[in-house]
Amino acid sequence: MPLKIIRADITKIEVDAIVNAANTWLVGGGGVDGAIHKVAGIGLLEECKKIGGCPIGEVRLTSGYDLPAEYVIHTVGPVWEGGGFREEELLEFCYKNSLDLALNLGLNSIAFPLISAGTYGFPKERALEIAVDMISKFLEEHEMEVTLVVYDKRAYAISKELFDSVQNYIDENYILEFDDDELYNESYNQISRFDERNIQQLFNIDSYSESSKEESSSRKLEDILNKLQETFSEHLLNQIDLMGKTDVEVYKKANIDRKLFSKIRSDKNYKPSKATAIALAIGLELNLDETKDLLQKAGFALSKSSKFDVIIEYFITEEFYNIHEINSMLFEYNLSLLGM
Ligand code: AR6
Repeated sequence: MPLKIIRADITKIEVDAIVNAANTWLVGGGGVDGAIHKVAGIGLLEECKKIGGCPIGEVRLTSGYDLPAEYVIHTVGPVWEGGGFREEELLEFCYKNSLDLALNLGLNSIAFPLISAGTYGFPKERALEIAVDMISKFLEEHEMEVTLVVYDKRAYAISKELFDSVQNYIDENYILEFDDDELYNESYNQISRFDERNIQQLFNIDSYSESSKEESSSRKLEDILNKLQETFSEHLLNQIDLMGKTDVEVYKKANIDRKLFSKIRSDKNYKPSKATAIALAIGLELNLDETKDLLQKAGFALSKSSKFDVIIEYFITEEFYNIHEINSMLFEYNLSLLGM
């Protein structure tokens, strides 16, 4: 998954580089900075002292010492002073410069804390938006595994307005009737029965058709049968062509990495997970019916008794296809994220 949001302690993450929310003197401190120095050991502080400091928005590189990460990219976020002192722009620089440095070093993976969202008092909702925005912009152009690490529940906040609309939608649409497994089986059975009925009807129509219509009816039947037999992968690739999109555009917007997409492309019987199938529907910007069709090809359905499904339905109905923001919302509800 090119951008992953997880709740964890960044000092425990095995990636090529972790980013430290440091101060301009690079002498260690509290928060994530303190935690990183504590695990890395004295060698990190000595190397930082030699570097001598780092201006706000810039980055400095050190080794990871006793951390599982090979490198630490130190950046200094702005202190929030009301928003009139270029705080947002400076915070954007922190993400951009860290990612550019990782790219120049040829790194494959990097993990960020929410810079400035603790001691430096940046409004959490905005700090998160800037992080997601800068990382997703970078991922539109480059390949990297980026993890946004959220440490505590209160550190993470999504827009209250968006959260309230999603919550209202859930209140109006979520049905607590079956457990998810039961419902999926039920929906799956319904789908199979629906297909069978359709085929049956088609055969009946055909048997009563006049001879002049026979040829076109049987072609129609053949088309429909072909469509019904189309696999997930075939259906997906057809949709991409039909909509005039490119593979890369779709897998990037789906938060799916290139390798997984090539697997789907080269294996016509590929069986995706439900999260991957939905991610691709979002990447393709399908409407609700088209999403249901695509999911059906992989044996899935959207159910009103799954909060995850209802949230997805909300975003699709609203034609809101930013997968990273959808993931922010799923994360808020402790649900699994889209992509792979
Ligand atoms: N792993 C991941 N995230 C963490 C961890 C951790 N182990 N610990 C804290 N966070 P902060 P800032 C989160 O205060 O606002 C230091 O003293 C935390 O919940 O660490 O940029 C420096 O020396 C919050 O969401 O950094 C500077 O003086 C986020 O990390 C100053 O604080 C950032 O909080 C920098 O302040």
